[in-house]
Amino acid sequence: MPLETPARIVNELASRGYNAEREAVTLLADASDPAGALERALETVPDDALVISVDHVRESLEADAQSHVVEPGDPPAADHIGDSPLETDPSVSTGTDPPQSTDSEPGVPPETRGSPSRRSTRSADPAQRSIEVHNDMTGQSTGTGEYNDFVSVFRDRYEKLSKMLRGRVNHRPTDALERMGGGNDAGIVGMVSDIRSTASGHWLIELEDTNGTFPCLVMKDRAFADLVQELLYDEVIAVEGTLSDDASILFVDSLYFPDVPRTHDPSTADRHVQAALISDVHVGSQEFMADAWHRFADWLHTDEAAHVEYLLIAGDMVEGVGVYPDQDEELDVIDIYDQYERFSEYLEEVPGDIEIRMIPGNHDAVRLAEPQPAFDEELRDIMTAHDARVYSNPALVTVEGVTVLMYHGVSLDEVIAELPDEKASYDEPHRAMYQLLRKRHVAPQYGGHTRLAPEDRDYLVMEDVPDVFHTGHVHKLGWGKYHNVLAINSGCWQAQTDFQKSVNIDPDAGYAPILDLDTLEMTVRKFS
Ligand code: D5M
Ligand code: FE
Ligand code: ZN
Repeated sequence: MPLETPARIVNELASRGYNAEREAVTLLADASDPAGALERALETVPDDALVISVDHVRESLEADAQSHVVEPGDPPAADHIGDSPLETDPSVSTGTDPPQSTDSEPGVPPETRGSPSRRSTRSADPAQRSIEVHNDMTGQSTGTGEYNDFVSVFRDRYEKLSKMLRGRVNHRPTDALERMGGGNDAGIVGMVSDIRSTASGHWLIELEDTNGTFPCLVMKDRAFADLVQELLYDEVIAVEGTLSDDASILFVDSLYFPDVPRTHDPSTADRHVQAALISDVHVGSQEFMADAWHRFADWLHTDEAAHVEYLLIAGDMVEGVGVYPDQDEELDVIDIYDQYERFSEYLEEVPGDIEIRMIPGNHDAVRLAEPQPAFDEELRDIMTAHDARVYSNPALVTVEGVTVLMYHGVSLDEVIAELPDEKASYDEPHRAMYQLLRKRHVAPQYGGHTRLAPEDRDYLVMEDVPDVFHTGHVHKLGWGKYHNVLAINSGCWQAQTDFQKSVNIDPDAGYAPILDLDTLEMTVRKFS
């Protein structure tokens, strides 16, 4: 097996029962003949050694240098990943990014280039980096699942979202409306507690505030009646209209979502630096695409990826156990801890100088109900690779000034199921994300598909407008801008499962969206 990359060297050593220090692997990868250097290093290590140290490798390389002189005219060290297709799929090009040239077919080694580039090439001073998290609720969970917790979480949701809407309508508390008298104009800011169609095809929306509920009628022939199709239970909206003669119902003239202001002006990084935004790795599944992952990790070691200094992973790191009925039939690794061990090994393939941040998803070993806290210490101890940090799902992460809202995306299934195709579909997952941005909430609907955990506050409200919204879960790739917010749903690293086949989900697997943090432009790299 060719040993051009650190990842392959690590695998080769592991298959012979050795671990290795990271610098030892880097030294081997940079050797003119990595395979030979590895063999010689193994010859020199003491019989009882389990870890190949950097000193072992240096010793053998020095001995090697004395016996092997590189002659002028010798071929330069291979500098390209053996079989990476490294192409930008035209079907996923934004049109704004120049397509990357495809200089090799899968499996066909590309021509050797001039300079060695198969090592960590990030030359930027790490001191320039900045990444911080806001709204991480790990360790802050106070909910016990009691009735009062539900009251507080919904109260908090209402307070935060109604604040965004109050300026838009001349609102009145629901219990004051009847006293206003029929025929008056009035506004309401409320949580959607019921949506019904009437016998004549109009819409009756029940809105609830902290004082009670009030029925609001949207006539089917109004221009905005279409917006009713976008409504989900428990989201907070504002309406304005005229009270009926007996002041028992509001005839709606306009409807507002908390929304992202059109004037949102995203922040950008001060230098050219990139982040890879991926999700749904699903290590432990028989369909996990190890080869695509190796190519991705290999590519991160090349000059082309020199500006990729951050890797953000939006959940489903592992396949988990017992997530779906009969899931065990498709498991490659059946123990959840072993799955995380394996995941950590795959992370080790990523250059050590890339900052890794991740959040859990519904396949990960944390509570399913959202917000999901980060992994417990036991799991974090397993995932020591590169000092990767885990935050809660969702988490708002600021990377060199750019705020990225990371959310796994379970509610996208619900948005897609409830809304008409043209507003949200699996083929255009970013449109479903636009809906969440409009609602300023990552998982509005309670009691359905998405499980919500009551806490003393609603961590799922988008209090601040993010510059980038990063989700996964639906295993489809899609991105676009909504009111200047870049929404990216990042595909997966798992080929189609039997279940997905049965329901016609055709996953976009083996893609890595690469985001320029200085321009917020995207390039998608394909590794499958
Ligand atoms: O979810 C991947 C996608 O597939 C997401 O849209 C849910 C859907 N999915 C996958 N398996 C099932 C089952 N058994 N029931 C319902 N929906 C499913 P992921 O979180 O990766 O499993
Ligand atoms: Fe997933
Ligand atoms: Zn998922």
